[in-house]
Amino acid sequence: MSVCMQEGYVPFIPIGTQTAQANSSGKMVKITVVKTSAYTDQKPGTSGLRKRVTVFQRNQHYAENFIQSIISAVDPSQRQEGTLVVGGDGRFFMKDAIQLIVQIAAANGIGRLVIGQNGIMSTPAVSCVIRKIKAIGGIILTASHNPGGPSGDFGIKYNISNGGPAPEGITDKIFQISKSIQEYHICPELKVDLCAIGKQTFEVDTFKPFTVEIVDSVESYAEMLRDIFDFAALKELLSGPNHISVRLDAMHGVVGPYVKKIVCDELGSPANSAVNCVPSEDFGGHHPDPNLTYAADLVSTMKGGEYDFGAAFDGDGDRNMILGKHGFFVNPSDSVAVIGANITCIPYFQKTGVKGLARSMPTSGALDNVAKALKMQLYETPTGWKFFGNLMDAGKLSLCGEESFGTGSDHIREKDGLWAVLAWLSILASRKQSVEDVMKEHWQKFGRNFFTRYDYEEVDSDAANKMIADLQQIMFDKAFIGQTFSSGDKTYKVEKADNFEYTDPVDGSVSKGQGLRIIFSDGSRIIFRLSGTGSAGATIRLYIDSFENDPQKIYQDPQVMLAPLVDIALRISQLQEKTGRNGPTVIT
Ligand code: VG1
Ligand code: CO
Repeated sequence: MSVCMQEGYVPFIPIGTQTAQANSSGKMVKITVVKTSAYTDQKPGTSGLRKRVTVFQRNQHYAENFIQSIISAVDPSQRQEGTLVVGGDGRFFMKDAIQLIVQIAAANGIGRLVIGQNGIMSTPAVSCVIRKIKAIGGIILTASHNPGGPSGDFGIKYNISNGGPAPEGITDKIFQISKSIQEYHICPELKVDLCAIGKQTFEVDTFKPFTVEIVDSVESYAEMLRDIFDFAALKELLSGPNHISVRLDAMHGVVGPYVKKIVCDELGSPANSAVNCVPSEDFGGHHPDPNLTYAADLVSTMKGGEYDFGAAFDGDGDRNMILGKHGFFVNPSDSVAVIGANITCIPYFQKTGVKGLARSMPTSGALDNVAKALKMQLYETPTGWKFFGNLMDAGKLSLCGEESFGTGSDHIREKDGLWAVLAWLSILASRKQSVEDVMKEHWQKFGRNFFTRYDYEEVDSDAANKMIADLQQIMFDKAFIGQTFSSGDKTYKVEKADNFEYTDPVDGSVSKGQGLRIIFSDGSRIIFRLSGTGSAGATIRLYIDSFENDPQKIYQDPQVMLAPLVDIALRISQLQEKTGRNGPTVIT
């Protein structure tokens, strides 16, 4: 990427360039203090602050306020010697936001920023770089799987020094600051060139020289993967005499350059095995969400039977969807379980051992079955990757996943789409089986958790909140426990009903209200929760999980198997009546 793609870039002559030393006699960059009014809605959700681009653009100082709030949450004693990593998924407004981060960071005495070239860096790569260079944290510009472009979404997320999303204690602090902010500090004339790899140094007021370092977006991350996997075996699988063919769809998100460099250039997969690999500001007008609905192109290509393995990623490269030949779908809850059961195929875990497994609460119990069989500790956390970080830092967790196409390990503190793909390829290389055969053997051995998720997107917020409140009232009535519900030839008896609450086993912090659970006596679960990543209206998620180990039934269609539980869930919640929605927008 040697071409500078920055538009409207006005060069400001930095006092030092790549080789020059910081020069204290160089031109000073002025700090301006700008008066501002606080907003009340800058509460970070499941993963950062996500709003429509127009909210960031049209509301005066909206982005500045939030960036200042993040930096104000960094202890002043850490700032001068500290480094922040900055990168994003290439979406519309990212470059504007990065310039603001540079200007506000400089004015608040942050010592150094490390930024991906042209601002590009996937979420897992940011996590990797934070850890590698021992940064105090990072700021990721992404709204992940949400659509982009001028009428799409934008997002800003803060990660801490372990490389993971800031825990609730810190996001609460940022939110508090944002609600009372009166001014922000900024160096308005400081502009950096995001294209040129190397260091740029500036003199800012009485602070030590401020350094901005533009780095290759892929290199550190690629280097990490080379240490985790057996690249020779993967190369043999992808380009040896008996190679398989793969189709990887980057969905115009940030993962394109990573796939090209690692899977095509290094592992030898032909160039046409990777598609939609140029990050675009609006993801080609698509929804960069790797599921059966939004990655429909990949699904139909895979159905053609030309490829043995397929995968898609989300906008910021932390999610993955795995498909086998003819479009055989691997449910993400099963995906992490398969990786767990075959974990020794990955050299990294041979070195580190397996410390424990974890899944988010709505994720199916498939991983629990593996943990039980292999006598490993299993943790159940609330939705969102931030809860895994503490367990990993405490040496209690090696592999984890979420039903929402998130899979990862303690190599970093974010979920990692390309890592999950290489994990699956490592399993295929070692077992010499197809995706479908690996999955089917897994079900034979461990039984199968049938799982589905229904998403009702952009529902009227009041209607959604009322539905949840009413449901909670029904569930918390004493008479609810022990009640039976029937649909078709199935009958289920309620054993437990609660709003999931999590006590972090490491720091004892408690997270309440993490999702309504109805658990039946056979272990089947119905879960309702409201999404924390949407930007308009409310998204209701309904999750159904039910275990089956009758060999006659494990290959059935999940939608058929789970139809009675879906029917019961809709009856108890009155979701359709209360929201006016006859069906979900997405079914997984
Ligand atoms: C969703 C998923 C959750 C995931 C989160 C961030 O959250 O359900 O499992 O961790 O997105 O993923 P919610 O609150 O909308 O259900 V990413 O790739 O968007 O940062
Ligand atoms: Co994402």
